[in-house]
Amino acid sequence: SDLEALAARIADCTACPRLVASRHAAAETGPGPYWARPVPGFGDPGARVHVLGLATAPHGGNRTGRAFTGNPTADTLVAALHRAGLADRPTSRHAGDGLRLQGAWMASAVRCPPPDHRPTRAERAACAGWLTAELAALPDVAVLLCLGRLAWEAACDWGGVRPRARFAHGAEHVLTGGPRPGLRLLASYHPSPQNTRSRRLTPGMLDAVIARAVAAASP
Ligand code: DU
Ligand code: SF4
Repeated sequence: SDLEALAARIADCTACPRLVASRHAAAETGPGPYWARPVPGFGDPGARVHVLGLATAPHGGNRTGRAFTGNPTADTLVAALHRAGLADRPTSRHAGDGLRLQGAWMASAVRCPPPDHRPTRAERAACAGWLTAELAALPDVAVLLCLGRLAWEAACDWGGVRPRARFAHGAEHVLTGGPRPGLRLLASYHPSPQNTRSRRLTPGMLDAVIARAVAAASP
């Protein structure tokens, strides 16, 4: 399929020298094996909701080779997707676990793990083309649910929103131009252990923002 061919091209990308180094450096710090290549998006080709992170997690996607897989953030997110009926199970542990999404897609704006989770402007610009290409192969996506301020800012920059729309949990902005006019950006706090432990983002808040994404994406 288009998406499979695209995934293979993404996984071969070496456009950002610093991130090629950091994906291998992360692999040296943990018990192997590590994917240590760019991580394509994952989910249902008929997805209406696209969940967007900022960048691949060094020991999550960079280890397992699948977006939002193999770390605590992944389990928080996929448990919520499961409660919403968008995932067939509440966990996302490894690429061979059989997880299937229905109506949802997950990817990061930057597909390699940047040092300190902070990609440069040039790295974000380099990887934006992969988001455009994946969305071109996901014709039913109507809502981009952006996890965290930095994912929101990356989505605004990718979507040509200038000045950027203000980030807040629950903020929305509909793109009027850029690669996908009409696409609705919806912001959530990031489901990181830090945000969930402090209850800055509660399960109820995550359920509510996912429900809003699903409702807004319904035909
Ligand atoms: O072989 P396949 O049914 O095309 O699935 C490929 C891949 O994508 C598999 O890892 C499951 C996932 N997937 C999904 O999560 N949801 C779908 O609706 C279709 C495929
Ligand atoms: Fe390629 Fe994106 Fe990784 Fe840069 S961050 S090397 S553009 S996949």
